[in-house]
Amino acid sequence: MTETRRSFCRVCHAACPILVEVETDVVEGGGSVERAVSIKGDRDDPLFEGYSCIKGRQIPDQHHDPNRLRSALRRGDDRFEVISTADALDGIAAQIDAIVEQHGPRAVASYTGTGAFQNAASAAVAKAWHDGFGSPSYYTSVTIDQPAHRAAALRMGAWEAGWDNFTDSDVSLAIGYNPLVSSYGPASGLQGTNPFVALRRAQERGLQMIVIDPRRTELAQAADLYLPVQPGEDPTLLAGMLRIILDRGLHDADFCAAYVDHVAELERSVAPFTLDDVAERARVPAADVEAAAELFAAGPRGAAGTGTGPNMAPHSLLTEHLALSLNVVCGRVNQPGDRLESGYFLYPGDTRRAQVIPPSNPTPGPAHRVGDLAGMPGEMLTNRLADEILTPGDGQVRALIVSGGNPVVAFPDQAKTIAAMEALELLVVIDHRHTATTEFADYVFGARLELERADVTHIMDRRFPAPYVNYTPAVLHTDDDLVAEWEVFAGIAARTGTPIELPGGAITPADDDDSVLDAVYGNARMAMADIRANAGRINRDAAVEVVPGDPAAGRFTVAPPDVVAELAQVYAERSDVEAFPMRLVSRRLKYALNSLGRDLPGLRAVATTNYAYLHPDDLASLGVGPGELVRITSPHGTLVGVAEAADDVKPGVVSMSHSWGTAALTDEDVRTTGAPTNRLVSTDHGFDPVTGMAVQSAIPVTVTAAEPAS
Ligand SMILES: Nc1nc2c(c(=O)[nH]1)N[C@H]1C(S)=C(S)[C@@H](COP(=O)(O)OP(=O)(O)OC[C@H]3O[C@@H](n4cnc5c(=O)[nH]c(N)nc54)[C@H](O)[C@@H]3O)O[C@H]1N2
Ligand SMILES: Nc1nc2c(c(=O)[nH]1)N[C@H]1C(S)=C(S)[C@@H](COP(=O)(O)OP(=O)(O)OC[C@H]3O[C@@H](n4cnc5c(=O)[nH]c(N)nc54)[C@H](O)[C@@H]3O)O[C@H]1N2
Ligand code: SF4
Ligand SMILES: [Mo]
Repeated sequence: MTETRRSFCRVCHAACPILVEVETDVVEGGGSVERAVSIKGDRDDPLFEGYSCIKGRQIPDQHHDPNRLRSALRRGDDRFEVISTADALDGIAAQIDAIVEQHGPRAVASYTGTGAFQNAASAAVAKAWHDGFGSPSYYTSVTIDQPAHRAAALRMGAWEAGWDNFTDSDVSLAIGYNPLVSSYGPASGLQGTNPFVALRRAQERGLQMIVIDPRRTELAQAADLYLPVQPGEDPTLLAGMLRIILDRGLHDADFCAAYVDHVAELERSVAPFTLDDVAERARVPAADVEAAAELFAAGPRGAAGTGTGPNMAPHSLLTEHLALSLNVVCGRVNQPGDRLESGYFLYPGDTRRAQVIPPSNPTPGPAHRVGDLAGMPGEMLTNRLADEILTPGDGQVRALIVSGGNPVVAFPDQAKTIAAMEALELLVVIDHRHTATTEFADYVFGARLELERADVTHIMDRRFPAPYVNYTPAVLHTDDDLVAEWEVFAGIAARTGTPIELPGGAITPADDDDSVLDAVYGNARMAMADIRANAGRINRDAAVEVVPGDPAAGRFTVAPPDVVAELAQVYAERSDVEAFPMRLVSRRLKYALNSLGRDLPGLRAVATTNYAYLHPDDLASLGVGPGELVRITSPHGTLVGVAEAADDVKPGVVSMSHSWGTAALTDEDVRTTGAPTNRLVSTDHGFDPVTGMAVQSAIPVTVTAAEPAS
């Protein structure tokens, strides 16, 4: 028997609504087994209109992969043995109790990765578990992704009612993101919600799209103005644009007078960034820098936003600060009478005030023991986790739960990360498959995948370009001994007597996905019961209203002393490190989600490696042909990649995706496993002074032929 069930995809956060064809077979001796057989985008969905991507369509293969984990595992003498989830939880809870007893709560850490973020309950439950026994060692992929968004908003202040909505923007400035592939954009940028159609419609109604990216991406190809910035020179370019805007009085002087401090100081700080100098350093035509500044300033509505590119390049927080300063000085904020375009249904409050949330300390957390850094609100810095594990002394991390993540290929400095995984007394991984990280685990829990659990669209709740929300029950039944992430934390907590308190009350292992969602979103402005009833609908009447605010509530600060100092440092820097003249930049691939993808036949068929994309002229001068191997070396490490010619890549740049490869520190199998670019990344040099973000893009490298010319 086959039946079509409605759900939404959670391979990535974009949450495309899907129709799942499920086949039910009666098995001998009674009972039945369910199988997902196909996935289609849901054409009836009012927002996505049937959009889905190649990764989402592999969900049946992902769920029914013969290599998928079907139970919990414990490391035996030299290999894993199958054990029950309950026994695994007993063993882990006993070990955690002993570690906390002897070394205190900070010794127990968890890391929530991309896989767990696709489940609306995971991060909140993990965080509440840490709070329950007073452990600050809560880490997530956010701090090796784009921590600058939050840190900059804290440091400079934020507008409670948000930046201008994308849906009625006249101009959009996209700095280093590419939602046509990543399905991800910053607040007020283009999102992955049916992105090709959404962009076309926006441009048809007059949107001017400006893109700053060293690769002529899919988004850049559609842009009205494209600036192929030299990687790492975004601060220079943005300072130059701010200079033009302030110099020529193109900013919103009334808004600045009412809400912004230190505009004159900002103007002085960007004054040295003259047009010709900026054009030379950023390697873009001066006329285009000028045109970008003028087009953005003309607005009248629309915001600048950054993605992972500049957030991983040097001076990441400064870059974010300058991008947001463009919005601030041009007054690109929602005003009374406007409505927020996203629903914010999972957050408290039906209104937002038109006022500034005053600046505050972006890193009020406990001090890290290495690197003169401190935690962000509610979480520690992932770039420091390996050091917290490897550095002896009070507070040393001895146990780590990896929830839907793959540190060995995703964290900066692969060799150090592996040493840290080996040094742990206890490593627990929750994943549906074996990875480079499970190789080091003491216990592995088999994860329930998306079709097997109830969920709500939590990441997109503040990104959807309409007040839309989706909910799904579990649409595929499984009898295997699998868990959702929250069950691991609730299971340990029940055994150690740790409370897990959430806005809607405490949870226990007796809960189910739905009651946990009710608890996590217990203070949401739309009750979970109404969210279930409104699943897959646009609910314009329920949009958040912007109401008048209090001008005395606070003021943005666009030129705090550390920004002024860092701008002077950038001005003095000449980034041409002659010994490493090329720049390796990060990118997303359609056929992979970070380390996920190459184990699925439909994606393997597209490619089995993360190509090193180079401009054809660079390949020619290296004497390397497409498909041949190149050696890429940074001041920190080296790898071998498979070269591919790409004329969308700026000359002098290598564009390569991250989180490929294995735990092997060499690349004999690069053609079938890829290579991890994070072997090139240092956690000790060049990291952001506030967020600790490592230089994971715009990495200085040399590239040479790795094999004799054919
Ligand atoms: N298909 C697919 N989708 C994904 C993912 C995936 O792996 N595959 N990963 C998911 C995750 S975890 C995230 S965080 C999001 C990220 O979403 P995005 O931020 O949109 O990620 P990218 O598509 O890599 O876009 C980053 C862009 O920055 C550019 N760039 C690199 N360095 C620099 C620089 O120094 N300056 C500037 N201006 N640009 C630079 C790159 O060329 C690239 O086009 O995507 C998510 N979606
Ligand atoms: N140089 C460089 N480094 C980077 C980046 C870059 O662009 N350049 N990108 C950074 C970014 S943005 C990120 S987010 C990190 C990614 O870092 P991670 O999130 O640590 O890496 P992923 O490979 O996404 O790991 C996700 C894991 O979750 C598993 N998974 C999938 N679905 C589920 C599920 O339902 N439940 C559970 N429990 N597990 C599941 C997958 O099998 C996979 O092993 O890497 C960062 N590192
Ligand atoms: S963009 Fe692709 S992977 Fe992401 S939710 Fe949609 S179908 Fe799934
Ligand atoms: Mo990410």
